[in-house]
Amino acid sequence: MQAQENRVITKVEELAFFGGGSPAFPDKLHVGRPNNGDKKRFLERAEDILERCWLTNDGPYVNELQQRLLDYTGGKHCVLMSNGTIALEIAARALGLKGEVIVPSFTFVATAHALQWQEITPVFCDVDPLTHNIDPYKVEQLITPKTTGIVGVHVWGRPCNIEALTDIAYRHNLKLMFDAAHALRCSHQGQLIGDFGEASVFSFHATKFMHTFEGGAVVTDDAQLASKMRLMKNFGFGPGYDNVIYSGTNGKMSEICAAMGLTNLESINSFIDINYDNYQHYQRELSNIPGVSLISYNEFEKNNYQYIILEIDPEQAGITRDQLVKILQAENILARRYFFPGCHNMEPYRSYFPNSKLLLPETERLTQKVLSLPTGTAVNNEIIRKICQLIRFIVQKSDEVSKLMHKISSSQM
Ligand code: T4K
Repeated sequence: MQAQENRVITKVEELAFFGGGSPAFPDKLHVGRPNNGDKKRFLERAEDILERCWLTNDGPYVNELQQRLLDYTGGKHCVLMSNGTIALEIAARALGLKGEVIVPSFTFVATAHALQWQEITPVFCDVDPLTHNIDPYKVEQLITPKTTGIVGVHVWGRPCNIEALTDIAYRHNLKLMFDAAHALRCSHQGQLIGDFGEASVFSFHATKFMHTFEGGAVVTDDAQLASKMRLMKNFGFGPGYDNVIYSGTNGKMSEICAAMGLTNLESINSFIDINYDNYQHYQRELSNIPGVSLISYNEFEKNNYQYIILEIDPEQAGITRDQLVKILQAENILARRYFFPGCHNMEPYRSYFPNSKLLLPETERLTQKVLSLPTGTAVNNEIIRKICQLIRFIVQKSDEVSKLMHKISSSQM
């Protein structure tokens, strides 16, 4: 993907949004473009699978990936599953969660749906505006006699306040589980993220920096919990034929997905290096733009840098996050408003709890100002430079941009 070579924008009217010319990038730049490892290695593995004629049901590649992943997740046992959402559902069920479970609303909707789907009520908790993670002090205020657990989400791979959550869970006899969908190979106080809580759930969806096409896993130190989940993801089948000993579902990962995972795992260090280089580049190129701040990562811990997250302060930038997203998208930079509008503003939660936003002021603010930019193997320094130049230009000219956008929307009414 190349930026349009000689298109230097000097006037607001030249932006593609205002019909000023062709977009800055000829092809769409997505957030979440998959990083693929060595194609030849993947195809060799695909051939192996066909030769073996063992396509799914705990095949050799699934078992190998399960073992290898532990070096990147932490925890003692890894149970691979068909996707992160099923992994969340199975982990919640295996842990015996019921009644009410406290979760952040500032997360991908799967965190809440995985509970709701099992008729567990997700009780939405506000977040810490600095870390974007669930605020433990507010968790405590939401505990009722019906509460059975807490699901912390390590948003953008940055760890929750694990100590405070562990303490609350212990004092109130609650289960503590983590949605670590963003946090593969991230650490907290030098320990891999899957070493905490009763279980941690990972996602290997195509858009994650290490993918298995679709996939997920639950990691735990508890051998009994792991065996329970192995039964649950395979219809409850025990050893031998026709031996159903548990109520289960189909949450199995197939061999072709595991083959992709093993192949991508061989490139995981290079993916992280690329993400880190991109992150540093964004950091340099976005410095000193009023009202635009790039979230930071703790450099003393392991991170995967798979998300480039900006917060836009409209007072200082002179433009709202949504205006900026519209202009960037017209230039084929498909910036995303994760996690807009917050789970509590999505169905069925919006109808169930129409007043929940009153308890979620930080989440409400955050969902208005956060945006995610493209990174991974699909971008390079030149592309990043171009994206950041555009953002700088838009903020510099925010007065004119806002006026022109306003004029357009008034004329369309
Ligand atoms: N918990 C958390 C905290 C999560 O973030 C997620 C998933 C889960 C749980 C559940 O895990 P999974 O069940 O998904 O394993 C995406 C992903 O679908 C979702 O996996 C992810 N989080 C979430 C943050 O983002 P969308 O709807 O925003 O984007 P999507 O899937 O349409 O893809 C984004 C862009 O990526 C597309 O516009 C184009 C590009 N893309 C996508 C795919 C699938 C490609 O270029 N190639 C592709 O194959 O949800």
